[in-house]
Amino acid sequence: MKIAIVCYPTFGGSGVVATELGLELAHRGHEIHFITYRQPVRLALLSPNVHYHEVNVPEYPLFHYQPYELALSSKLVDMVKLYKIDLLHVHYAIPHAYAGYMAKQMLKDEGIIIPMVTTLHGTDITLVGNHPFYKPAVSFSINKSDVVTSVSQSLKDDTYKLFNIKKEIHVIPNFIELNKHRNESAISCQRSVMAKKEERIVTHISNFRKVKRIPDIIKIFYKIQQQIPAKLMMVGDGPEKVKAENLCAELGIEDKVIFFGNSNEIDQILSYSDLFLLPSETESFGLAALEAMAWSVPVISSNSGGLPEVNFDGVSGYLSDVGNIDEMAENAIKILENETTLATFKANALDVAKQFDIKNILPLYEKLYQEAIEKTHQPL
Ligand code: GMT
Repeated sequence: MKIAIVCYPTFGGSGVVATELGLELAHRGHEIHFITYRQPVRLALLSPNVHYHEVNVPEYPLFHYQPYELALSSKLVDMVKLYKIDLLHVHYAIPHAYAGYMAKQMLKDEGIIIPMVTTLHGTDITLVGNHPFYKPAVSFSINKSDVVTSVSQSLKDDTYKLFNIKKEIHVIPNFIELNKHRNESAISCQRSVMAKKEERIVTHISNFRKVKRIPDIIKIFYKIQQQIPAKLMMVGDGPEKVKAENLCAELGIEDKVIFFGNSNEIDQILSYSDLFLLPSETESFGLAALEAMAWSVPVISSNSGGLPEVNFDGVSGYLSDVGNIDEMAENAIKILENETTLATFKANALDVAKQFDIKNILPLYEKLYQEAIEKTHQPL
């Protein structure tokens, strides 16, 4: 199949999922065309099956807001015609499903019928999409998609609750690629740069937005390090980062917290981590938690949204109510203070992660693509 993937190219989870999906599809012989405004961060190499087409939005002084959706839908039309693309897969409803629908309509006018799969990722429904300024356009473009998927059952339920959606929503969870190369000597070398042998390594990775409850992470870690020698790795960048740095200074733990900024070394950092913190206000799935679990790192998370579908309470980690810092710290200490308990949680985390192996999840997308293409080309 020839598939155009529209996504955000940044460090956010939806862009990561879209990129990893595209790369694995290409690996399985499909021709993939990424269409977005910058080369996606996880798209290191292009190959005969992997193409990238940049959407340019020329600056024009008359416009207070440059019309990205217009440029994206025009680019989609051009690329579908040029490469004879069979299907559009848009990740994150805003504004991708809307731009995709416009492209479909323009192509229809020229006698080209192309199906569109829309994947809902989370904040496109629960935070941004739900805003009255966007809601009618988001509802419309979801209902006009040929196939709709969501990354968790919780997000599917939220979508039906918040919008008037008449379409079936298929749940296809996020996934990870297991069996990444593990180089033990490189891991122990890197670890020794970050922490002393006796210190536990606690990690958080995100885009440091309010929804991630960054101050909770610092406060949980503050309690952990009072009981157990530990270091905190804060990976990512975003609006809450400076506040977090200030809080560390206020609490006198700045020497125990390392801020990495955006990093392409996520696998390396996770490979020597002992615990992952994700106390988010809302999280449709929690890909970062799954990525940690794939490196045998147990997770302390909130129980909001889709997190209970990924992090199993008392098995791969623990879940608590949003904001229950005391319980999260207690559970973290319970896991970290005992070598045997930590080893059990680490093994469990990996076992749970195995259920989300890309090899099991990818065929679910392929099946929906095939059905969408067949349905689109059926005679009326
Ligand atoms: O919240 C983020 O980290 C970014 C955001 C995005 O859309 O890029 O992530 C959402 O999509 C991810 C991939 O499907 C999910 O794993 C995250 O849970 C979801 N974030 C939220 O719901 C807050």
